[in-house]
Amino acid sequence: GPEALSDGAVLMRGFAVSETDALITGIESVATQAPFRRLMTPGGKPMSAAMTNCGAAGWVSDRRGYRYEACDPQTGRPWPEMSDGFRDLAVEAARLAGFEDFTPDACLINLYEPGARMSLHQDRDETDLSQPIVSVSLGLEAVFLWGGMARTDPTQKIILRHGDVVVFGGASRLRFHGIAPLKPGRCPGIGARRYNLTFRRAI
Ligand code: MD3
Ligand code: FE
Repeated sequence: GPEALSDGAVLMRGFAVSETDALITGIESVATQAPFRRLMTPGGKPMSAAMTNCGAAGWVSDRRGYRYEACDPQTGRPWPEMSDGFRDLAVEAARLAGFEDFTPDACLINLYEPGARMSLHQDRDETDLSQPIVSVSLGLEAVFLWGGMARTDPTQKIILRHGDVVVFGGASRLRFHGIAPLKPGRCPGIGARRYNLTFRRAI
């Protein structure tokens, strides 16, 4: 069953396993409309994970900073819709973790290939920090780095596998976190990659 990682953070091993084929199909559909791309950090370096979004708002980064935008800057079109299947999974996971009123409007989709990583950061570009973030992992496993409230706090390593869901809210909402460089490997049906969906209330 659900496992508390810290105050407000709940790990649900395999919660999305029965939905993984539908999720992969949904990701492929989003990516045909809003292709994966490596965003630039405000410092001008390309991120190692590629990203796209679905939902009313999408997370973007460029020389001007980090923010949410209603349209994909690459296509000029609104981000693809967040399907009911995506939304329902996230809302149900949040509810089971104790967050009854989660109303996600953004789903950031990260694509990692072997060697790709995400350095320690906080997610603080959202308006309402009382709403949690729901993370769904698919494909190759990753070493998730789970830090504290300060960048220099020690980190715990937690393996996230295909179908795992984590809800991050409450006192854990602003904790530092990251992903260690993805190890090589391959996953049936997905190949040498990992997807991570994060459902957010952005606006
Ligand atoms: C803890 N993604 O997209 S998911 C991100 O696996 C991000 O792609 C990682 O960090 C990934 O921002 C980690 C786990 C996660 C996501 C959001 C969080 C942990 C979080 C927000 C607050 C606290
Ligand atoms: Fe994050």
